[in-house]
This record gives sequence, C-alpha cells and structure tokens, in this order.
Amino acid sequence: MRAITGIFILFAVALSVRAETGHELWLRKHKADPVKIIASGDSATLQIALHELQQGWQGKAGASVVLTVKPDESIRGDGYKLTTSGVQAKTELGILYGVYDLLRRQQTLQPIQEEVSNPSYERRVLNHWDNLDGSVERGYAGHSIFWRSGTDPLAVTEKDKALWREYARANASIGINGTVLNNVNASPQMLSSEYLSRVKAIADVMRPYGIRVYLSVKFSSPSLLGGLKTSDPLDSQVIQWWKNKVKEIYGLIPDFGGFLVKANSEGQPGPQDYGRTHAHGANMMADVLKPHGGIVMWRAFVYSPGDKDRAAQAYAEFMPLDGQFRDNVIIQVKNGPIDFQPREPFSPLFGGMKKTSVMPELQITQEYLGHSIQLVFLAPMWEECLQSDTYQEGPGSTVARATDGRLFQQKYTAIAGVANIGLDANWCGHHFAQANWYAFGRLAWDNGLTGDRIADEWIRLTFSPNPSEQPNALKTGDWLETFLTPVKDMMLQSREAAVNYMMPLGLHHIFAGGHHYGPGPWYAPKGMRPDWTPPYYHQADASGIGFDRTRGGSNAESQYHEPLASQFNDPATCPEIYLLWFHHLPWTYKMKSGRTLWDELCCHYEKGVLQVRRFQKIWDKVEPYVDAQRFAEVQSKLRRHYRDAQIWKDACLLYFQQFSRLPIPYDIERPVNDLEDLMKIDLKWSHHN
Ligand code: BDP
Repeated sequence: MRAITGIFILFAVALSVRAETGHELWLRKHKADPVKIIASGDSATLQIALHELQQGWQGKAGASVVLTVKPDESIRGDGYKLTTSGVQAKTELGILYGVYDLLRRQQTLQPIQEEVSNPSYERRVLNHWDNLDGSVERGYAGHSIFWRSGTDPLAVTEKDKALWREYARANASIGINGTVLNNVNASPQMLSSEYLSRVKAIADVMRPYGIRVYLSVKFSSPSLLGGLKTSDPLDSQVIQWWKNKVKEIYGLIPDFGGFLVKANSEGQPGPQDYGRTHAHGANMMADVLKPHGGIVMWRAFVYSPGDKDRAAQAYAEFMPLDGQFRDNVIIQVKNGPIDFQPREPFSPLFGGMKKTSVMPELQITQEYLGHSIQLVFLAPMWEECLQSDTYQEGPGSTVARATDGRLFQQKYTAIAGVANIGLDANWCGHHFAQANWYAFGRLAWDNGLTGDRIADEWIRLTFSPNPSEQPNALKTGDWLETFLTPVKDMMLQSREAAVNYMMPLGLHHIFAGGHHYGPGPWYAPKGMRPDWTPPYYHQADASGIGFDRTRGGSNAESQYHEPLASQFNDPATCPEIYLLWFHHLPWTYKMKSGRTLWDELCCHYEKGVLQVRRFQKIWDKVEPYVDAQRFAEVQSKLRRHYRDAQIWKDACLLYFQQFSRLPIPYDIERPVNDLEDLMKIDLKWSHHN
C-alpha cells in the first residue's frame, strides 16, 4: 500500500510539471497578477517595460508601479534606482533594466528595497563568432541566429525577427547592451552593402531593447572588398575607403557601436603587413569612427611561432604601445595570457596597460570546457579572474577595478563574452550552458557578484516550480533544500571538476588538435607549429613536467607586478593551482599535501572524475522537480560527461606515466581504457563534436 501511495505522489508531481524545451531561458512565463503602471512617455523601450510588468508581475495584486525618468546623482549611465513606489532612472533603458530587476526579485523572493544599481561596465557586449554561411566558429548549439546559407540567405523573414526579438529581450533582461554579429575571423563580405542591409534589419529589432550592433571587420577589406591596391592604414585612399564605408553604415544604423578587430593574429591580416603597428591600425579606424560616436575594440590575442613563450607575447607586443591609442580604442584582452584554458592566471596586460582602455574578453562558449556536452558553470572562473589582484596600484588593484574605470581613467569601459548561442531550441545546446550566458550578463552589470549568487538566481528563475501550480514551493524550504542546494552545489563545483579531470595544477592546452574537446597530450603531427601542439605546453619528460616561466626559463612571470612576480617565480610560494604553468618540476617534487607531484596529479584526475559521478547522482535525485524533457536531456549529457571525464583521466595519467615511470597510487581507481586505444580515438572525438 505504501509503495502504491509513493508512486501515486510521484506521478502527481510529475504531472504538475509541464514539458519545457528550455527556449524560455530564465524568462519562463508565470501567471501574473494585475498591476497599475504610471509612466510618462510611450517610447518603444518604455512600452517593453510596461508589457514586461503586465506579463510578469508577482507582487501585490492591483499595486501601482511608478516609472520615472529623471536625473539623480546616484544613478550612472543606464543604471536605476528601485524605490518603494517603482523604478527611477536617467534613461528609458535604465527603467527597463530596473523593471527586469524588480521582476527578478519578485520571482526569486529577494527583498525589494530602495536600492541603486549601476553598471560596472558601460559596454556589455556579446561577441558572436558567427560566419556568414551560418556556421559558428566554436559554436555547439546549432547554426547562427543571424546568418544562413542556401537560397536567398539575406531575406529577412518574420520568423527571423521574432527570434532576434527574443534574443534581444533575453539580453536586455540581464543588462547586455551590445552584440557583435560576426566572427572575429571576419569575412570582407560583412561590409558589403547587401550584408549591411541585413545588419540594419537586426539593429532595428535590437534598438528598443537597448542593444547596439557592432561588426568584426577584416583589416584588408579595402583591398579585398574595395579593390584597392593596399590596405595600409596610413594610405589616404584606404582611409577614404573606411570613411565612406563607415558613413554608409551610420546612414543605415545611426547608433552603430563600432568595430571589433582581430589583426595580425592567427594568420589574419593587420597593420604589420604594411610595416605599421597595432596603434597605427587601431587609431586609423578610431579616427574614422569618432565623428559618429563609434569605438574600436582591438584584440590583443596575438602570438606567432618562434622562440618566445606564447604566454608572454601579447604583453611584449602591446605594452610598448601603451599610451599611443586614441580614447575610443579599447584593447580587448582574453582573461588569461594564452587562450581561454580551463585555468590560467590573469593576463598581465590587466593593470599593466595604464594609459590605454582595456576590456576583458571572456569565452561563454565552452571551447575548452566541454563544448555543449559537459556541465560546466563558468561564473566561478570569471569571478576568479575579475577578483585577481594585479597589485599594479597597490594591494586591491583587482582585474575588475583595473578595467571598469575605478583604477584608471577610461573614456569607455567594456567587457565582452564570446557567445554560446545558436538555433538549438534551448539556444545553448546544454540547458546548463544557459547559466553561462546569464552569468556573463550579470557579471558585466556587476563585476562584484559571486558565482554563488548568480547560480542561486539562475536556478530559481530557470527551474522553480510554477507558482500557479505549486504556490508555496519557494517558501516552504523543501524545494530549496532538495533541489536548489544540491543543484547549486553541483554548478559551483563543476568548473573545478573540469580542471581536475582535464588540466590540474596549472597544466594547459593539452587538447587533441582542432576540436579542443578530448585529451591529446601526445598530439604533435610532424611539421606542425610547436605552439599548436600540447608537448609545447606540458613539457613532460623523464625529469618532470610543466612550463618553466621563471627567471631561469621564459621569464613570463616578470610581466606581473610584485609581489606576484616573485611569488610565481618560486615553486614554494607559487599557488599550486598555477604550479605547472610557471614551473617545470620533478615528478617526485614534494607538494604541500606531502604527496609527490605525480601522486598529486593522480589524485586530481581521480577527484574530477568522481565529482562528475556525483553530479549524476545529484541530478537523478532531483527528477521529481524537473519537467521530463529537460530532466532527460541533462541526464543524458551527464552520462557522456562522465564517460569523457574518465577518458581524460585515463589518457593523461597513462600518457604522463610513460615519463614519470611511477605507479598510480593504489587507492586510486585504475584506468579502464588503454592508452593505445585512446590515442586512436582522436578522429572519433572530432566526429562527435
Ligand atoms: C581560439 C579559437 C579560434 C579563435 C581564436 C580567437 O580556437 O577559433 O579564432 O581563439 O580568439 O581560442 O581569435
């Protein structure tokens, strides 16, 4: 009898959870109570704010909300103030942001009190690596929402516009106010008049939501698209070509944001092809954009093969140019000195460049963190970077403060995130990857937020039971204890888990070539650039493992301000999370735990796999609280996640063991795959991804 009742209850709970595809993101529809709105003005942006309140009001039924646009000393930019009667802001966009905050607080049961909220960065921008044929570089969620191939690829349909509107709304709801529509490896066609007409259509949809569009441009566009003999930034015809092009763009899109440029990087053309510097190139574009109010986001992701340590190259190339850039140029710097690895120390350009605006570039798409297969919540990684102390202006000179205008004068402040969005029904490929989009927006708005707080909010918004179906779920504590707490715990551990089973203790870039998903510490095809092969990074040999970036090695540590440089330089004081980033150490090196380096590595790989194993249990246990579709999809992804974590562990331990010649400690689970087989599945990995 008891069993039957149990089944019945489960069934009843399951019935009350409606099927969801995940398309609604963190903006799921809930039954709203009536609300009276008092607002002056009826601009498109205010209309959206009104509509959102009517659709989503969860406060007192029949309450009045006053939306007031008026200056206030405490409000900056598109910031806002929540008051007891409603929302006050300097701009209508500020009102919209305030309304989203109000609704979010209602839905997550956070207190609503008088409070000012100002954005940390003025420009909060997604970077889409979308190609004009609809493919997405490092995209794992289907094709581009902006571009497609096939017949009549440039036709703008109602369906396109509806999707772009949903996208704009989702972004506005978390404070994102800009989007770069195409890949940094840009096609010159992007600037052709045909494509610009589609950009205009996109911009028209985005505008009421406060989202400006930007474009990635190819530096050699004047030659490739304009037919000029050169694209030399100091050539008058080239400058005139850019002037005309920019005028054409602003004629179509008066609030166009500006350009994003990847130049002299990974084979892309740039000013150095004409004997000019990055400053010459960036400033030429900045001068052309300035009269229209546009900016240039110029990327510092540069490195070339040769003797110089890749990790030290961007700093070496850009530091001498500090102070030479126009005030509407922002140097876009990846969080770490190499390339969006599972863990890197922060780039020394943060805080290093003091006379130039610098903006962090984060990668939301999980190129190096499990694509859309693995559940990896990235906010803790970004928090780690933003809160890192650069010491450039004394203790407390965090990356956050060095980039948001608090430490240095910057005319513009900005932050970028490489988007993980595609045509998949749930936008991001993995339901939990939506949390990374969400987290980027929230951190761009407030770079002091913690991963914990963001995960908490996101889970409540994305998975909370519908109040009309289970009115007290959020209040009774049961849902909080049995769903929110374990799921949040899983999210907060997930990035460290990935570091553990992929690249613990400062290891980096040991992926199989090309797809960057599976392990490939052995990957070094004959004739390939050494800096594109993992042995360049791990340096494993009989004497030990790790990249020597100390004073006796590449000396990259010297790019950090004291006391960091000395701290990193000495293995005894170097944080162990960065140990093999800065040091090549013997396999028997004694770690703080008392274990040898080899044993410690084994423990980390083991731990990572066990963590994912635990995530599976956590998820299975919350089944009664999740709609069937999202539950099953996440469950299936976690199975693959676990299998692949196991492969990472086996591949790395068996491969490195060839050099260490030491046994895997006997309290550690034995590998279950053979190295020989793992080294052959490379193709299969790429096929899968
Ligand atoms: C690397 C990606 C490559 C990008 C490059 C970039 O593998 O696809 O084009 O970064 O940021 O991580 O330019």
